[in-house]
Amino acid sequence: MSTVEHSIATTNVSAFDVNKIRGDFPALHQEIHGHPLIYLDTGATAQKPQAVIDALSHFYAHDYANVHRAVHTLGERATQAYEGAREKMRKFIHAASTREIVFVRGTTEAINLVAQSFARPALRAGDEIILTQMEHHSNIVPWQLVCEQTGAVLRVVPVNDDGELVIEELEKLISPRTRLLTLVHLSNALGTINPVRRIIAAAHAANVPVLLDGAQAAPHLGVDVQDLDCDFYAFSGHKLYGPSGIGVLYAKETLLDAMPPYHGGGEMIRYVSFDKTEYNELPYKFEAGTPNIAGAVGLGAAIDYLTGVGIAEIAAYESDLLHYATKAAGGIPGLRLIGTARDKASILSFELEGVHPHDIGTILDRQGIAVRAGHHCAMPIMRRFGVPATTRASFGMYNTRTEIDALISGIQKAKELFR
Ligand code: 7TS
Repeated sequence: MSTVEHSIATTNVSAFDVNKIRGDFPALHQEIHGHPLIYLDTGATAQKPQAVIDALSHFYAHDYANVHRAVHTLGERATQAYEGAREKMRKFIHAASTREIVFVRGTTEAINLVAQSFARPALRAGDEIILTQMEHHSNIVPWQLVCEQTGAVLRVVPVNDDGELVIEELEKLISPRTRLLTLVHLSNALGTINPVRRIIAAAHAANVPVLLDGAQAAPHLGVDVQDLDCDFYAFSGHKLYGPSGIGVLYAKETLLDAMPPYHGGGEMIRYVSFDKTEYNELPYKFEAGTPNIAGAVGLGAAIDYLTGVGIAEIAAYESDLLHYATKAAGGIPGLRLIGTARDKASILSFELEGVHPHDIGTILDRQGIAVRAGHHCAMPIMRRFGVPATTRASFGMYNTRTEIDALISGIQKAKELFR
């Protein structure tokens, strides 16, 4: 049991002060179509606590300058704030060194970086990359691109009727041609938490490196990259209660060292001439150009906020919400949950007989309830379940049981309207 899992098991959910937390999120306190906003779309992006908004505004008002280049005081302050955020991130995901924390735009860019800088130079025609049927498009399309460029092929791990990976099939797919296994830690479409430790151990036994798409897991489960022993971990700041346009690629230092740069430009070099260019040290080799400085500072503030509340406490509280919602949704005739894995978090995806997800989404919006309706950028898993789309309620640390009650009566209303 990891530290986070252990503390989840021993956390007292009733001690979680959700009203205090709600008070920290200004966007939650507004009316939509005459109803109090009920924000159940944290899976798409999380609302921001005042501490993050204040950190951004303070940084722009007092400390803003470009990083790593100026000798003047503002330049030093900005660099300290930016590098301070990197250290907060290192601690948050338990990486061994800040050299392993590359700031990128988000999960999508992190995965593309690995596809182009790690996989592409190594792949030969006929080599294999394993991924799963439940991936977000951002963990499918970059690999399709690299397959087109190299002649490598994708191998896809199937998913059972509960939305769980068929692990025996995954293990069978690992072959001497496998160059990488890439999979989602917590599925955005189904809510499934994948047994990543077992999967990583199986891959490593065959010398296959593993990339985890942690876009959904980082905010809801907590991450310890050394405990997981993953080779790459990709996630986005905006789902972690931080700003958009900033995210992280974690990678083991030995891997990053051996990889060529992804983008060329300023910052990622030590020396440039027309004959020869020497690249900068890690992680700057992968951070060409002026980075999202304020984004990183805001993300640092989000991490302070999350750690202040406690990631294990958040996980336990959200788990209670999900159980409550799952039970209540189960009582609605004609509602079919898409994703009923034993190990789930934060996501309730469903279809309702006779009502299109977009209609449910619109009807709920008229009651102030924000959910996502669509394929959730995961079309292959929608096809696996024989649905074009689902309605998805996704929970954050600021949601309440009362909000879930409103969701359930909203769904019932939608059903009656379409009867
Ligand atoms: N991987 C997963 C599992 C995701 O949930 C998302 C975003 C991404 C990758 C891409 O992250 P980005 O920040 O680079 O865009 N998921 C969603 C969602 O579920 N609804 O909107 C975005």
